[in-house]
Amino acid sequence: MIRVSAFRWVPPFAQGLVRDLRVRWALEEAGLPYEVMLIGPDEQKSESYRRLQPFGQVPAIDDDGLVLFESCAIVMHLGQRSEALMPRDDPAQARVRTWMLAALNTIEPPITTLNVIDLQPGGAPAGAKDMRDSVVARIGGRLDSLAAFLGGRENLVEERFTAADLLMTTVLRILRTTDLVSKRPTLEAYRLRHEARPTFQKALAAQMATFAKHAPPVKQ
Ligand SMILES: N[C@@H](CCC(=O)N[C@@H](CS)C(=O)NCC(=O)O)C(=O)O
Repeated sequence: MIRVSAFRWVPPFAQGLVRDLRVRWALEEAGLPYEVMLIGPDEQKSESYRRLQPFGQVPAIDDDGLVLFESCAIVMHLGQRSEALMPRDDPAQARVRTWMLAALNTIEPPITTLNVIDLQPGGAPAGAKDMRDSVVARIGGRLDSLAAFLGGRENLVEERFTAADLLMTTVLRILRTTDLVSKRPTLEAYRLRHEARPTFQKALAAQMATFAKHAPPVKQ
C-alpha cells in the first residue's frame, strides 16, 4: 500500500495548496489505494522522517519500500503505473513530462517568489514594491505564454487529461489571492475545468478535513 506524507495542520493561507494534494489527486486519478501519514513540526525534524524526505517537507511517499520525494517525481512515478495519468507511448509520455516540468520549473518559480514577498511576517517591506511589480510582470508574461499555447485546447498534451494538467492546475491555484489567473479567461476556465474533476474534489476534501480535525483551539 502506498503511504503519502501530509501535514496534520497548516494555517488557512496554505490550506488547499499543500503539495501532498498533487499526490493525493494523482492517486485518485490512478485509482491506487493509499494511506496518509500525518506529520507535524516534530516529525519534520526527526531522523526517521528525514530518511523519507531529506528536507523535512511534504510530500514523500513509501511505495512498498520505494521511497520518493519531490511532488513532480512522485507524480511521474505514479504516471508510470497508470495510463489515467500518462499515455503509454514514448513520444506522448515525453511531451507530458515536458509540460510537468514546465509547470514546476517555468511557471511555479516566480509564483513562489511572489509568495515569499507577500508572506513576509508583518507584510511585504516597503522597499519590496519594485521587486514585487517586477515579479508580477514576470508571472504575467509566463501566464500569457501559457494561455497562448492553450488557445482553444482543453488540455496541455494529447487532447486528454494527463499528469501535466494535474500539476499545472495545482500551480495556477497558488495565485488564488491575486487576479493573475482569474483575469485571463483561458487560464481561469482551464483551472476550473480541472478542479471540477471528482478526483480533485475528493483529494481536496480529504486534505481540508484533516486540517479541520487538527485545527488548534481558538485563543479567546
Ligand atoms: N519541491 C518540493 C517542494 C515541497 C514543499 O515546498 N513542501 C512544503 C509544503 S507545500 C513544505 O513541506 N514546507 C515546509 C518546509 O519547507 O519546511 C515538492 O514539489 O515536493
